[in-house]
Amino acid sequence: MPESQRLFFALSLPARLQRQLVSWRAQAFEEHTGRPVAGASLHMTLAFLADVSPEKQQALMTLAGRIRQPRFTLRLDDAGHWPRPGVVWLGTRQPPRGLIQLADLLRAQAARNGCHQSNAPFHPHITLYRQATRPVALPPPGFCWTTDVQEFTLFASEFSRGRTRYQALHSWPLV
Ligand code: 2AM
Repeated sequence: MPESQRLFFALSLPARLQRQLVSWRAQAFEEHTGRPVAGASLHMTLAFLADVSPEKQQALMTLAGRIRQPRFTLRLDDAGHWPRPGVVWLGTRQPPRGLIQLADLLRAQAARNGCHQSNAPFHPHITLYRQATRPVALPPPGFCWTTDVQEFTLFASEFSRGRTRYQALHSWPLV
């Protein structure tokens, strides 16, 4: 019988931007800030679904395929540290309306299909470091990366041999 998978909807980043962020991160943050997330794994989660059965996955994919939302430009110009989960993140000072609408829609569809959604407000971010539990020196404001977002993706999170890997299962275009 096929098994449940740990799933989430997210924005992937172009490979070039992933590489740029990895090299910026190395000079913008101190060594030992935390465990850096691999460049190919950098992403912005829109809706976290947790463990999803194959039937529910199919239903959520059908709904995702009906979404007609506009493309938008994302400006990555903010950074922060959440000490409790040990996350250092890159985010945006002004989330574009298209980003919020897309995340709201995916989160609402997930909730209606029994995927518990946190009550905490959506804080769009790209996790740069994990296990960052000690105080972190953040880079001064002034940095800004931009990317044109043209699609969103369903990812599976797989844990094996001590590592988490994200596998892109399917992407849908924004219009
Ligand atoms: P994080 O980077 O802030 O930890 C895969 O684990 C993705 O889903 C990550 O982007 C992670 O966010 C997010 N995620 C994991 N657990 C979550 C939860 N309970 N609520 C919201 N997002 C979660």
